[in-house]
Amino acid sequence: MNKIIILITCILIVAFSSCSQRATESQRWIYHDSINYPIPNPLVSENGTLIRTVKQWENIRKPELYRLFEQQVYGEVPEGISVQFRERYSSPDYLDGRATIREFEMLVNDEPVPQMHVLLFIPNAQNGKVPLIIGYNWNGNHTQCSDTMIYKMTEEQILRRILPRRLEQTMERGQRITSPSKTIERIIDNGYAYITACYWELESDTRERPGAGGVRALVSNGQPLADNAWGAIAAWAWGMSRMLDLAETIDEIDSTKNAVVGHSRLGKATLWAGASDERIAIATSNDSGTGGSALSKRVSGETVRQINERFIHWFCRNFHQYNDNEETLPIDQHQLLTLIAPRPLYIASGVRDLWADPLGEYLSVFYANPVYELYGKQPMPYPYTTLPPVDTPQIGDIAYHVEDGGHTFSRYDWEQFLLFFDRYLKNR
Ligand code: GTR
Repeated sequence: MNKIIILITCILIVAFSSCSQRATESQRWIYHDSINYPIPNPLVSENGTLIRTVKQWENIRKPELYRLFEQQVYGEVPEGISVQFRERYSSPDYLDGRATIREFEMLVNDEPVPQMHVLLFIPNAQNGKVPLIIGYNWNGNHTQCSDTMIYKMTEEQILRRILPRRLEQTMERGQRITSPSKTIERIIDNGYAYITACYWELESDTRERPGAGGVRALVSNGQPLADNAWGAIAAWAWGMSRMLDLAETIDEIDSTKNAVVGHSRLGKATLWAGASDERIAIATSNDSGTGGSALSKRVSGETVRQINERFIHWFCRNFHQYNDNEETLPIDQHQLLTLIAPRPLYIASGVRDLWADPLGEYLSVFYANPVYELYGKQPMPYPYTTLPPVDTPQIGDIAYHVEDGGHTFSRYDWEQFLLFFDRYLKNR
């Protein structure tokens, strides 16, 4: 009889402890002196469940947060887009034979004009399949590679995608390079393949003519986009996933070992790509600021209104309701980082890049730590809510550094990212 009572008690205890626990009102928010507004606790669900296990996180909280970011910030990618790749050029002799280059046209929804040109560098000296780094370029593939066969957009094509006033600058910066890019050379010599495309070839980056000459207008047949439809950042993130699709078909690459890299607006895109596509193995962002890794509710540096007014095409229209209204946002950017957990993530800032709010970028990492810990991963180790010392990387499975610089993707940033990739992507 006693044994039966003990058994029933045990069953009741197990049943009770597995029941979801409710959070108190104050547990829903994280309060801290260095933030003007409380920010939402990633580990409390909308209906007040305290998230204590990976299972609860993955079944309840993570999908809920993903949906909020998708519907309120970046916008939803339409279903059923068809994509095909066609090789247009290859050469096995790049960098004195150290790399093979291959360039592909990406065709969307059977439209005959390519929507994006994707350039791939593969190291020739390989010992098995190589890992991959995915990153957009700013001025065209021909600025990444000194081979003159690489595709170069015409002035007319450029004008369909960026502002006339950026044309001159783009043409100037977009001169064909005559010697190979040092960064790409370093990537290749480190044993990585590298895949790149010009982000505004895929989706235009113009304020005045949102959607002009981009994949969003093509897919919607020029129809106006809904308030929750994808903004340009979501389109660029989607393009990174398509580059990964292509890499999956390349024999020399182990596409499961990959990392996305991006600076500033492209750092916003890499974070959303990492959150939306679980195949992305490592995400990084440099100086990604507002709408990237910086907390919006701090209202420091660029505000939600400022970014939405200057770049009306970047986010979905729903995000504009938070202009001067950050406190009503149901999420904040630390929760974007939690959507990438448990995969490795590295956020970098520049200490003088106040427009991107380095402290807000750092605090996002700090407040994303508990989700990495829930998975048993190594958190970012710096234990304070003040910026860590400059040029002193804080490396966990979620990592952070603030460099002694401004709004640039420096050699220092690259070096730290490459060391971080080596930890996870190199066969040892
Ligand atoms: C700035 C913008 C930032 C950042 C940056 C960039 O002007 O305010 O949000 O994205 O541009 O992409 O270079």
